[in-house]
Amino acid sequence: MLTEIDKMGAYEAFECIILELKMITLITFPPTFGEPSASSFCTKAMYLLNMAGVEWQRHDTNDPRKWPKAKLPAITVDGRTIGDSNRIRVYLETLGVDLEPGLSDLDKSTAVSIIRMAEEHMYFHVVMDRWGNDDVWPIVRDVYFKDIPKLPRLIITKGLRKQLMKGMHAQGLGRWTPQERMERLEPDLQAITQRLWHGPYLFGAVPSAADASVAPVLASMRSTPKPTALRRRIEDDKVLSGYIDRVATALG
Ligand SMILES: N[C@@H](CCC(=O)N[C@@H](CS)C(=O)NCC(=O)O)C(=O)O
Repeated sequence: MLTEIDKMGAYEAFECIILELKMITLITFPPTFGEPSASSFCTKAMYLLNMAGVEWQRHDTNDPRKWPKAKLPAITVDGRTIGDSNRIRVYLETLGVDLEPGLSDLDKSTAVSIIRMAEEHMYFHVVMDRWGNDDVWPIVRDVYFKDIPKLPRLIITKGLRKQLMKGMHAQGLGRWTPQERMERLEPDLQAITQRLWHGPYLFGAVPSAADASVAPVLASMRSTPKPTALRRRIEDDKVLSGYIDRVATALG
């Protein structure tokens, strides 16, 4: 026979389990090079969760293999797993959160293109600057893959790097010289800067989902652990650097 105190204890334990299930857990790559995560997509997810004002906790891992599409970020919530930063955004929006406050329909359509520009073009410049640069790669390798002991790390990452560079060659950017890449990226940076002349965030006075995508990619460019041309381009730019820091303060 349960006493009232036993019942209270059982009820509290039950409540804890329910809370744990309801609590959003973000599966993310750990903080790296002074950024909240090695992945700008993981930082984006953190910014969106903060913007949404929901309670969440982080679970850091360097191994994405068992998560959807073998990529991070992902969240677990209500016994479900949701992978991909954009699906995380959709999930948050189903909770009734507005991640584009005050944006007109026209702004929202522009935001789609800006987000794609950051995630499907600018992001690959970071990949090339880190994985494709012989000066940077050894540092990146030893930080990203620190969980693998040194000798197997050298062997495993050699294969991974080769595979990734093959992908970059197929994508196209892997065929461009560092200088050609800088020329190709410049219009994207100019487009972002142009918008920032009009307000502190991409769509005016308050941050929105586009800032959660764009600022982490710029921050990754700036935090590469060697002063590459790409890193210098961003860190020497007061508008872009100020913007990265402003978004981190508002959404981090
Ligand atoms: N479209 C995905 C992209 C996520 C992504 O590319 N994540 C990378 C890290 S930046 C990853 O997990 N890579 C692991 C791998 O390819 O093995 C999103 O928006 O979440």
